[in-house]
Amino acid sequence: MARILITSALPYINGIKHLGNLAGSQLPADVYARFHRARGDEVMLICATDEHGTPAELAAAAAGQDVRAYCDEQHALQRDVGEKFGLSWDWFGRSSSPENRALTQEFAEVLEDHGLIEERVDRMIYSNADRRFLPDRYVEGTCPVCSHRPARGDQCDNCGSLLDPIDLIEPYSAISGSTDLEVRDTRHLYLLQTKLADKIRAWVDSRTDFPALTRSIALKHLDEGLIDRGITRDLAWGVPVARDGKPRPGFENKVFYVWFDAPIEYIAATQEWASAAPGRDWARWWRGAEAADVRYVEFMGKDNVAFHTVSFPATLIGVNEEQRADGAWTVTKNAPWKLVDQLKSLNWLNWYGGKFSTSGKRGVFMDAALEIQPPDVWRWYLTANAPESADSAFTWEQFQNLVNKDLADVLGNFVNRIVKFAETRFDGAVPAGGLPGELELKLYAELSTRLADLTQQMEAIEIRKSALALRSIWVLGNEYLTEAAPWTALKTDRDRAAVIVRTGLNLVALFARLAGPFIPFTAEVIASAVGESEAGVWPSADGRAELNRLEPGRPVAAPPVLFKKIEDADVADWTARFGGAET
Ligand code: B3M
Ligand code: ZN
Repeated sequence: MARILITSALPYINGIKHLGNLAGSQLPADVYARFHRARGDEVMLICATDEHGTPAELAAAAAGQDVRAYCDEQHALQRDVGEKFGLSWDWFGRSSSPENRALTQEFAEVLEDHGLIEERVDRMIYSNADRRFLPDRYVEGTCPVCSHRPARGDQCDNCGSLLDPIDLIEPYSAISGSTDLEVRDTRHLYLLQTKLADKIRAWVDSRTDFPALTRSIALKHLDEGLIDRGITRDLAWGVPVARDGKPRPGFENKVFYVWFDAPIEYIAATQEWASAAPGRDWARWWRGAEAADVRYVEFMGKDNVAFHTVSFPATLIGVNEEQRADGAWTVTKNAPWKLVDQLKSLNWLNWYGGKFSTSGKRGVFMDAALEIQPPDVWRWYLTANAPESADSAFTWEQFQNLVNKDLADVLGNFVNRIVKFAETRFDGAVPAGGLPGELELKLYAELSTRLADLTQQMEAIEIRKSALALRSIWVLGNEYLTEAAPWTALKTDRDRAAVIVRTGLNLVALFARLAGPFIPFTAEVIASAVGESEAGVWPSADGRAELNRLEPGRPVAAPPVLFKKIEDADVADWTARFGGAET
């Protein structure tokens, strides 16, 4: 039994996320977690809301709410909608938790003790109209790299460049729109990433099994050259800059930068999980020798990769290790904190030709999605179209086509057809009698190959290929049933029909187990149709064994229609409601 720690990028607190966000990190993380649980591995699936920084302050202000109250409300909403989608977190935490505050402050202390943090006077944009500094997203303007406008002060959404607000061309305040801005001096803490650059590169080089997308982004940032990074901001909302429990002089009105504390929340959320019930040990997932056998896998969209291959590792390496006077590095006590073993990064799911946009309200958001279709329908579409090798585009037509074909025709129809047949012709039980024939032997062999392929794709975290492999197994079952035609066999040879129906019912049970990570709600319904108690167990690659599991005599009962077909009228409705091709 392996131990797998899984995190997905922490969704910003500023409102319910769109489907692109779900497809790009949270859903693949959940599918992977469910797969490992089904294999009997011990899994810790962690997520949280990312509650600090300018996105939170700006959204709370726009909602006319106090920022803490806003975060309380939005956290509950995001947790609720995530649960409705079947996201099976072991813990869904909050980066504003006391645990994260303490750990973030502790990490900063250790980094400073290791000579990796220093105070610097910084030049920051100050707004005369707003009478305050404007860090990060409080400034917008034209991207100096690609000329996109508006680009945000921290990052350009168009080209992905990480930006400094003072680099923006023709900047203006995101609060008031004022262009009456000036650059003023202000003190900030800097993390000396330049001192860590060689260590980080060596670590990235050692992660030879990082996928190509992850590696290329990490290397691009390293090749551009690391700079020392400001890790505090002139903001009121966030982790206070304190040392030894006391506010740091000169930093009373400052907090840590959101990107400094957010990844630390992966660990702090596990501490929150441990605080929530007796007997839970977070440290065995994260720290020292007891976590050495844990495999840590992160999921995120490509825009977050630089922060997770460079910035967060810089924090952890800097805490874990200390440079001696002679230049050599030594590992400190209580270290090492676990660094990521595998970083699964995804491209973007686009909305037709363009981007989903939270601020621009383009596309379908998680809550609205569930108003029109059940969670499994979305889960299937979003995994079968996971934006892995490239960006992929959502269209209603493709959604309709995929759902009707894969779920209604191929899976739903198979289950209903064979279980109903067993109900009406074999007294609603798994039939006894008969011996497998040529068709079954052929099926066993082909199934074994496809099971091995599916398992291998799942292990490799190839979400889309896994969904394709799963569908190919459903198709195989359908082809078998059509060819074996139990309804014809029954007229002349009841034993032969019994073999086919028994095989078909075993396929139903197998489909449920394989579908569990992808469409967990439906998988449960399918499993109970054939009285499965081991629904959550991932099958072996032995086709023969997997199709001879259900004991004859076991009662079966057809479920209600599993998937309703999507009609053209639905597509027309939804296009009118949510938009479609570029509006
Ligand atoms: N909240 C950005 C995002 O949602 C950010 C991720 C934090 S991961 C530690 O894309
Ligand atoms: Zn740009």
